[in-house]
Amino acid sequence: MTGLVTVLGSGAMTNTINGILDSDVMLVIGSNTTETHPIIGLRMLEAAKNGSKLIVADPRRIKLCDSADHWVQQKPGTDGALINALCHVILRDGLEDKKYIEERAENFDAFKKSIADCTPEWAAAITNVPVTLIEEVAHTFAKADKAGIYYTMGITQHTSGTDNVCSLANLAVITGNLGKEGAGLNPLRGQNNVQGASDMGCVPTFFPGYQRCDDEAACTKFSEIWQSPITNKPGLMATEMGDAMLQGKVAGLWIMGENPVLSDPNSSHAKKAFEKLECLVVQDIFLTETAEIADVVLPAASFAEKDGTFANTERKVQRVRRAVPPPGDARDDLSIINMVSNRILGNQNGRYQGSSDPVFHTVPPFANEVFDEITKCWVAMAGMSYERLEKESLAWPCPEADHPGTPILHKTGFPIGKAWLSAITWNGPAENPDEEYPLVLTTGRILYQYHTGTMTRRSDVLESSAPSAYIEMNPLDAATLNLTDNEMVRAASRRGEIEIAVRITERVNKGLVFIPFHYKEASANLLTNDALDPQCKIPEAKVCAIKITKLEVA
Ligand SMILES: Nc1nc2c(c(=O)[nH]1)N[C@H]1C(S)=C(S)[C@@H](COP(=O)(O)OP(=O)(O)OC[C@H]3O[C@@H](n4cnc5c(=O)[nH]c(N)nc54)[C@H](O)[C@@H]3O)O[C@H]1N2
Ligand SMILES: Nc1nc2c(c(=O)[nH]1)N[C@H]1C(S)=C(S)[C@@H](COP(=O)(O)OP(=O)(O)OC[C@H]3O[C@@H](n4cnc5c(=O)[nH]c(N)nc54)[C@H](O)[C@@H]3O)O[C@H]1N2
Ligand SMILES: [Mo]
Repeated sequence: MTGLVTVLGSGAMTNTINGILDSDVMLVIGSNTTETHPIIGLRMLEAAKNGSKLIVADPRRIKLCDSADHWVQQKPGTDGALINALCHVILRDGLEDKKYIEERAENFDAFKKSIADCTPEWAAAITNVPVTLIEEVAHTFAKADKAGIYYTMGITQHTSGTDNVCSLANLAVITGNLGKEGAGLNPLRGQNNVQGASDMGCVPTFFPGYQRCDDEAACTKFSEIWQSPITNKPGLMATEMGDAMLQGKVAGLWIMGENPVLSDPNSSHAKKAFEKLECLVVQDIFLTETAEIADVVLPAASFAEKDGTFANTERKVQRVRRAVPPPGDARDDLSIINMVSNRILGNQNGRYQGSSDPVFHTVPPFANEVFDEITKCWVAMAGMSYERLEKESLAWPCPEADHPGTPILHKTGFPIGKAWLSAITWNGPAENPDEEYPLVLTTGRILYQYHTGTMTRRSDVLESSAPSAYIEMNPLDAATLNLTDNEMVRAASRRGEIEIAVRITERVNKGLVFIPFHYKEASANLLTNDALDPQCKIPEAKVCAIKITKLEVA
């Protein structure tokens, strides 16, 4: 979001999922789409089958590579160099969309100067991608009428994550690929409602609707709506809180729907921070590893047990309706938050009235009242209502009650006027392999498990499909260490160590290993680096240095 707001003025997927079928070229970079967004992956495969060209840029041979016209196998953490070189070739060979740049972009001269030295030869040395392939990909992308970019954590989970996103935005702008069907800049959102969470201001710098909390007018507006004084100081990012807890600057924490004891990079450091808190509250649908060390556990209801809306990756707001009542003492998240805030304010009646639920009498549905409030807070959702959402789903911006919603952003302009082409200097990862820790570890997901496994590992079908942890390793590295397939090894970084089974495969190159981070019995995050991107504070989960040793049989 930080990167996209800088260049375009708004942080979301610009186009639609079905629009993929209209594209001439797809650049999928740092996204294992068929495993992590299977439905979107299917659209890509369908488009490729119908003649769209597919470019995959990923250090691992993911399934999409089988259908790709070009597979760019860059070294992890070198995307910035690769993308700058693509832009360099496009300008060098005069393939940019001059009219679009003229009309829609600013800062072109400074941008052009910044990539003058980013030749394909320069990038080849950094990325390990052949010069001719960089040139071919640049030509394929720039010559297409409609070229779409799809990216996820392979781009963002780096100390250079924000820069990588800005570089991709530069590429989309200079080729005129924003504001039309089958193109765009498309960060595929991870969780079903992560778009909704960021829209609603679950970031410490923004109120709902990306209104900055240090903006005086926004502050006044929200203090009037919420009838309360509001501080204009941004809070801490989640990833900055660990150090603040260890320094005693944060004494209490309320975690809702996250299991950071397993999901935070360098998790033993994170766990120390949680244990130092005076009060840790965890609100979850299961007793997670984080809930186990909490002072208070608040049992929450799952998606099927509550009312509300989700905003999906296409910015489309959709109704979710309660299908079953919550078990035992569990309550929906909104009711829990409302009850606690009423106690804090000493206000028995609360700010939301609620009404009796016609089907399940236990919990009053406030969700519609909160939705009405949202429409007053943010003009982009002002035209939505539960009434309309009963019949249709709507993509923001949808400013009036008769507005059809906006599937494709930036058709006529950008929220900041013109796109800002930013000058980005490539910086490598925070930790590189050396003699002691010679291998690069990258981490991520597999189809059958979801993050820390709280939910998927309770499903027999999913768990039996992928029951145990493993580390992918190239046959050449396995031979050097005299390892056989499935053998247990010790994997260690500067931060911790685990024992894990080796999976020998050519999916990864020599020197690179991959661990899915789903398994607590061999938790990748004991190894990963918690170095942060200085701008958006995302941790570098995609690159760190490790060593592998054979376990001595006793
Ligand atoms: N089955 C399943 N689906 C999920 C999830 C899950 O846990 N399980 N989680 C959801 C969530 S919240 C998210 S955020 C998404 C994430 O979805 P993805 O980002 O697709 O998932 P990852 O496996 O983290 O990483 C994607 C790819 O990045 C590549 N990669 C590693 N290092 C680099 C690099 O330096 N550069 C580039 N270009 N690529 C690199 C990896 O090889 C991998 O193929 O998935 C969502 N979907
Ligand atoms: N090494 C490494 N680490 C990573 C990543 C990586 O690629 N590599 N990816 C990072 C990314 S992109 C993400 S998104 C995080 C994910 O990290 P987490 O969000 O910590 O992982 P989950 O296991 O999805 O935890 C979600 C929790 O929410 C609970 N839950 C589900 N529904 C509800 C509900 O309705 N209400 C409440 N209150 N709780 C609910 C679940 O039981 C679960 O415990 O991991 C990050 N960590
Ligand atoms: Mo995510």
